[in-house]
Amino acid sequence: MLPMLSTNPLTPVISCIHRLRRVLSAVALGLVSPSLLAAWELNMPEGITALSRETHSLHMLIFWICVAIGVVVYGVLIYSLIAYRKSKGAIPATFHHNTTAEIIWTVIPFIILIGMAIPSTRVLTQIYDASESELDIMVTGYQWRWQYRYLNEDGAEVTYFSNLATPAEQYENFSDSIAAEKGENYLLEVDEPLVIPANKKVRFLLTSADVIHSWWVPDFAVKKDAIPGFVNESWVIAEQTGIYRGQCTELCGRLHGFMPVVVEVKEPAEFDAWLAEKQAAAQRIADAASQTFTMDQLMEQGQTVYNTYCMACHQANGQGLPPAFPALAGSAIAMGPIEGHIGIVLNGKAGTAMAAFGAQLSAVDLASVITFERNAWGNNVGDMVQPVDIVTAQGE
Ligand code: HEC
Ligand SMILES: [Cu+2]
Repeated sequence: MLPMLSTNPLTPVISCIHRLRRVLSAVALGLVSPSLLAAWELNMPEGITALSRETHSLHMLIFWICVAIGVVVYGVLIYSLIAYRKSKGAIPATFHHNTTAEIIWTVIPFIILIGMAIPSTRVLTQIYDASESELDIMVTGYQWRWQYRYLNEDGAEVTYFSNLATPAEQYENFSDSIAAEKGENYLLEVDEPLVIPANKKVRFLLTSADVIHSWWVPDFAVKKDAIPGFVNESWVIAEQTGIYRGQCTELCGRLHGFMPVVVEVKEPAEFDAWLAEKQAAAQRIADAASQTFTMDQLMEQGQTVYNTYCMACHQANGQGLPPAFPALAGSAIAMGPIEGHIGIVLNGKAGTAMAAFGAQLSAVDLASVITFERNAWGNNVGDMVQPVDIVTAQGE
């Protein structure tokens, strides 16, 4: 016998009704609560750039043209259905060809299309004109974070990753219970935002290191695909300082919803100070590659790097998620010869989810995370990897 039948067959129906009631009461709440109403905002934002406002007006223009067409077409349709219904004795016409009608229904749509094409082309040509920028930034999509690199600057190169900053407790709600309340910028916050100067033309060069991503900031009206092997262009002149948030808008794998875009627009003078500070920090990191660190220093930094870049697959306790993601605790590679361990972290493993971190992390971070893996979770190999070992391995 089917064991299912021994329970009340109505249980699924009843639980369905309960769910429906919950949804309905949530909707009713939404109708009165202003914060929920704000989340119901349907239209695109006007944004903070001349181009975003133009994009918005174009969108509204096309929208109202479509509304007008819809009203006319459905008006005629509904009127005909009612006025010429069979019960009123309507008799269908029998003609087959009407040149006048055919010319009208060709010419009118043609005029409408031309009327739409002219303003669209005007805005599109502006969107594509990324020339004469004052600052160029390379934006590279990774599963699942963004990397920003400031180009055409003198001095040490400024490049960094922008990682999701929302704590895992806020989104790992596997049961009905919520581990932590969702914050205000839930899944729209990062550890380090992209920083750009206000009122200057900033050009973005977009590409990807793995799959197709898409970089989107609604308030800039910038939405551009980041495609491996291609470099796409986009640009912005932000007119207001502040923080603007967006998302990756191309389905790019499991954590697609976890790679937000955050841009901070600063006054040009503040931006210059920020960039100078970043350059100094980049210089310090470059200098650190020739320094020697203690075990404690490496372990502390290694844990931070591990939690940001490795934990998603290999897990906080180093146990991984076999068979997809191997355990590092007790792993023959993590406890084996140093060269092999450095090798897999620098170069990854082709055809698996293990990426090459050699170009993503600094020598200090790589040395730290490898040292950490060799001495965490009971691995206790006892040896250390110094930045110079990484630089040497990368030179080979
Ligand atoms: C997207 C998932 C993912 C992330 C993130 C990831 N790894 Fe891996 N890692 C893998 C997979 C899959 C393998 C197994 C590759 C294979 O088939 O040999 C692996 C293997 C390894 C191994 C060899 C372990 C063994 O016993 O085979 C080491 C060491 C390692 N990773 C270190 C790291 C470090 C360090 C980081 C962070 C800087 C990291 N991984 C981030 C997926 C990941
Ligand atoms: Cu993405």
